[in-house]
Amino acid sequence: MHRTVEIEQAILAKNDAYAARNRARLGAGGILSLNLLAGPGAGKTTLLVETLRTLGGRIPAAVIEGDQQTANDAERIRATGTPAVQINTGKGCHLDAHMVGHALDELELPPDGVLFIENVGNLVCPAAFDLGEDRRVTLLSVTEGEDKPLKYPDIFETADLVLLTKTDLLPHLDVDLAAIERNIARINPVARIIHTFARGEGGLGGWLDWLGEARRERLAGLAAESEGRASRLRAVAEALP
Ligand SMILES: Nc1nc2c(ncn2[C@@H]2O[C@H](COP(=O)(O)OP(=O)(O)O)[C@@H](O)[C@H]2O)c(=O)[nH]1
Ligand SMILES: [Mg+2]
Repeated sequence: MHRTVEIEQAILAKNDAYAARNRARLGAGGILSLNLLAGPGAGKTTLLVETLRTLGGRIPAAVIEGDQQTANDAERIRATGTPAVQINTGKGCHLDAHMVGHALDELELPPDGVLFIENVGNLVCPAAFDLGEDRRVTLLSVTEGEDKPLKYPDIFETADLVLLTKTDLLPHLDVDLAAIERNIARINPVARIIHTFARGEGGLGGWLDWLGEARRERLAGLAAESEGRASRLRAVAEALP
C-alpha cells in the first residue's frame, strides 16, 4: 500500500512538471486552454463541433482530442475547418500532460485563441491529471442520472464549470434537474452550472457567454502579468547604478 502511494505520487509529480511546462507555453501564446471532462457519450465532441460552427472563426481555436482508439473525433473537428490532433491512449484511461505537450508540438496554435482539450471519456481517471489547462469544464448529460456527482466526486470537485448537456431531451426523461444541481453543489459549491443542448438552435448561449468571458479574463490577466513584469524591469533598471 505504502509503495503504491509512493509510485502514484511520483507519477503525479512528473505529470505536474509537464503540466507547468504546457501552462507556460500556452500562456506565452495568450491562449485560453480548457480541459473538457466527462463520461463517454456525454456530448463533448458534439458540443465542440457546434461551438466551432457557431463561432465561425470569430475566436481562433484548436482542439486536442483524447480517445482510447480511433481518430473519429479529430476528423469531426477538422470538418469544421479547425485544426485538431488526436491522441490515442491505448490502454490508458486519461490524457496526461506529457501527451498534451507532444500534441502541442504538432498543432498550429492560434495566438490569443482557445485550445479545447477533449479528455478521454471517463468520469474517474482524468480528474487527477493536470494538463496545464486554465479551466476545467466537466460535462454531465441529463440522461446520466441525478446521483453521478455523488458517485464520481473528483471530476466535479475540480471543475470550474459544469455543463448539463442534452437538455433538449428533458421533456422525454423522468429526471430531477434540481437534484442534479444540488448534488453538484454538494461536491463543488463554487462551480458554475450552465445548461446546454447541441441539437437544434439556441442551446449554447450561456456556454458561449462563459467562453467569451473566460477568454477576456485570460487576456486581461496576461496583460496585467506583462505590465507587472515590465514595471518590475523598469524598477530594476532605475535602481541600476
Ligand atoms: N439530443 C441530443 N443528443 C446529443 C446532444 N449532444 C450529443 N448528442 C448525441 O450523443 C451522442 C454522443 O455524443 P458525442 O458528442 O460523440 O459524445 P462524447 O463521447 O462525449 O464526445 C451522439 O449520438 C450525439 O448525437 C444534445 O445536445 N442533444
Ligand atoms: Mg468525443
